[in-house]
Amino acid sequence: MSSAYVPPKVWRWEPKEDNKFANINRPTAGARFEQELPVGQHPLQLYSLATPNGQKVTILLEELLAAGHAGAEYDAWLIDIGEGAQFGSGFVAINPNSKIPALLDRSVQPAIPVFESGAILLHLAEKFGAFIPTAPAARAACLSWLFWQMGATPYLGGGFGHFYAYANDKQQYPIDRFTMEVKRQLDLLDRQLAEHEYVAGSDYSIADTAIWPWYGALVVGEAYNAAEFLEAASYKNVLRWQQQIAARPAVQRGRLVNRRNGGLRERHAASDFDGVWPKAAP
Ligand SMILES: N[C@@H](CCC(=O)N[C@@H](CS)C(=O)NCC(=O)O)C(=O)O
Repeated sequence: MSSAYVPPKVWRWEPKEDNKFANINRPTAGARFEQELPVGQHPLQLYSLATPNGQKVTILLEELLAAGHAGAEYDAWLIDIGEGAQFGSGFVAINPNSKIPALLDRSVQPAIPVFESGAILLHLAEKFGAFIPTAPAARAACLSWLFWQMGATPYLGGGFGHFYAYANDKQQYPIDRFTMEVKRQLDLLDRQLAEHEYVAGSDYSIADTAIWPWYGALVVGEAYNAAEFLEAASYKNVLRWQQQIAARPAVQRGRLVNRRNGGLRERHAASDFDGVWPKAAP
């Protein structure tokens, strides 16, 4: 049955408290207040939070450091999106889209701002020549899956997650629509991972870095508490890959960065993990 809502001729914003993002969502972009960002001593300054999109970048930075790329040393500052910190003028100057993660690459002058997690992964992978294949076919596969994640996941987060987990009013129409799509995405990944050890082939790449924090978390019930609803246990190859990547020490470190609780609020040196991990790692 369709709902009784009839859209007016022109939509008008009516602020209301109908879900957990009600206080921060507005129909306009741009800075809402003046606020400078802190800057640390390392070449890379990251402004982020340990959501799946944020974890992608801290995981890659930890992977780069573990692979011996000392130039990947970074300061990670916590941007509390629940408090609206993404609308401060300093953050908006790096990311006019006001969403974490945002990176300022100060290894060059003038410094390079990068936003959108996929663009940040690509910037870092190309900068260090790591976790992205150079052979044309393998590179194309890696980029295809990286961009697949960027295009596909809004159906998981903004679609399925919003209506299944966050909306106060559970409606069957949007839940059916986005569950169908998310299960199709999981089946796609499952088939790909039946044929390949990693998403884009035989080596760990930024495609895995991008996809794992979302779909890995989903199949073990860490995202939206939906593993049973989605029958996640049936996606056996995704579960195998989830565990394989979860065992990587750099992944375990990266996931701990910029957590409000249970990890590091900020990260400025490898020693910041002392006493925090592996105790706090899953
Ligand atoms: N496509 C963007 C999505 C980033 C995104 O949605 N970030 C969320 C947290 S996971 C955010 O900052 N939300 C705050 C807001 O929408 O105001 C990316 O991959 O970087």
